[in-house]
Amino acid sequence: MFKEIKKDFPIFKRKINGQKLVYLDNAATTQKPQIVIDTLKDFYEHHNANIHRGIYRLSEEATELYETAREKVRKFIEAKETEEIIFTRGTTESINLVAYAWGRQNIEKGDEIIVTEMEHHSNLVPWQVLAKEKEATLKFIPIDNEGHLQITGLDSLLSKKTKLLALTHVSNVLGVVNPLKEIITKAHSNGTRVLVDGAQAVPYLPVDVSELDCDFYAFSGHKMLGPTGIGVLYGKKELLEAMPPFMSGGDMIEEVTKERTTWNDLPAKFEAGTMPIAQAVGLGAAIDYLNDVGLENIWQHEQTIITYALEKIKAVPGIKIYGPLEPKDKGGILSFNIGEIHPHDLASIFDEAGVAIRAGHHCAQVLLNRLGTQATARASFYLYNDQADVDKLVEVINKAKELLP
Ligand code: 7TS
Repeated sequence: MFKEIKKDFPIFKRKINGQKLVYLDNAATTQKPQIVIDTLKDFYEHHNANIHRGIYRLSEEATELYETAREKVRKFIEAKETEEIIFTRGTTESINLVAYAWGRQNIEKGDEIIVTEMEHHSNLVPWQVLAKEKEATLKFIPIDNEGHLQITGLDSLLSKKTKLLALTHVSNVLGVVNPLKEIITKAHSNGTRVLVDGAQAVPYLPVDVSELDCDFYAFSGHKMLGPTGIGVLYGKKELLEAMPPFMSGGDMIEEVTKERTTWNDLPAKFEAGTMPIAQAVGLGAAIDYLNDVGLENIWQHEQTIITYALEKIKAVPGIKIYGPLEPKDKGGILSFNIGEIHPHDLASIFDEAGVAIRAGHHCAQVLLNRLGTQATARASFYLYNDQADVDKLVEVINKAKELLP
């Protein structure tokens, strides 16, 4: 099944420097299948109008398509109610929404917020800003040398003052899948709310927010074959209902007078202004595509590729791999350095060979400091990558070693 998948993605017809494109930067963003591109085109060609306002045919169609996309998202992550699905611009906005709307209402002086040492800046900086503003304290769950969270110490980190634990489902640098269920159970028994950054998990792990029982779950459409500019915040209904709006303006109101405004019901209360309508519809098409392939199959594929990649790359002399050396509980993300070669130099050699990888701190400077490095090279795999892509990666690593000894 996976052999044919590249054909669904028009970008793979492109040549880079006369070579076949090998795209290994999926943790940053994924390529788009024809069906997502066609859905966007179809929306603009046939159904484009603003939603929830007009009582004419086009607006009704656009509204219907937008709300159908919301229902697809609900089903995809197994939320109980459609109102619990808020569309945003992406993970960053989803987390900021919670930090501003829930955080400013619930965090007080002296409270504590727990994050982990492996967070993307999106799930760290908003909490740092909130903690500073409210004179609250930020605490970190440490990682061990292989990049696993040291959750045995969680009990001693949790206190009566811990209002929130915010952590990533899968690390964007190490690929580690965190034991969410165990962590959420512990946090809840302490009366602590849990926000999960699912940006790197939803694309290839079957996620069931009801089963996980997390309070908030954030992710981005563009990392799961969907368009840029659309993301999701899942929140438990009772929490979302109790929260004030994040942004205010059109569409999120019930009634406005000169003196006061009452808020619209969920989910509109959190969707101020004209939303990325076509992008939401495109995300719905991406979800249909992922469901057709099957999330379980995608996760298996991811495991096959990372197992193969680890095996091949471990054999390269002088390579330093960050994160677990075994594929268990690891998504398709591989961070590495080769001797003293700067990852940016490495990325340029890769580019010449038509291979797109990432180099830098991956917006996780706290993690990189903990790992004792400023930057790494990172290859991240998705459903259209195959063993030939891994072979090419290793071939170019060996070439780079010759060019930059
Ligand atoms: N959280 C995690 C775990 C991420 O990996 C990213 C983006 C974000 C949040 C932010 O997502 P956004 O869609 O709001 O930008 N990660 C990366 C990356 O690893 N390389 O480029 C972007």
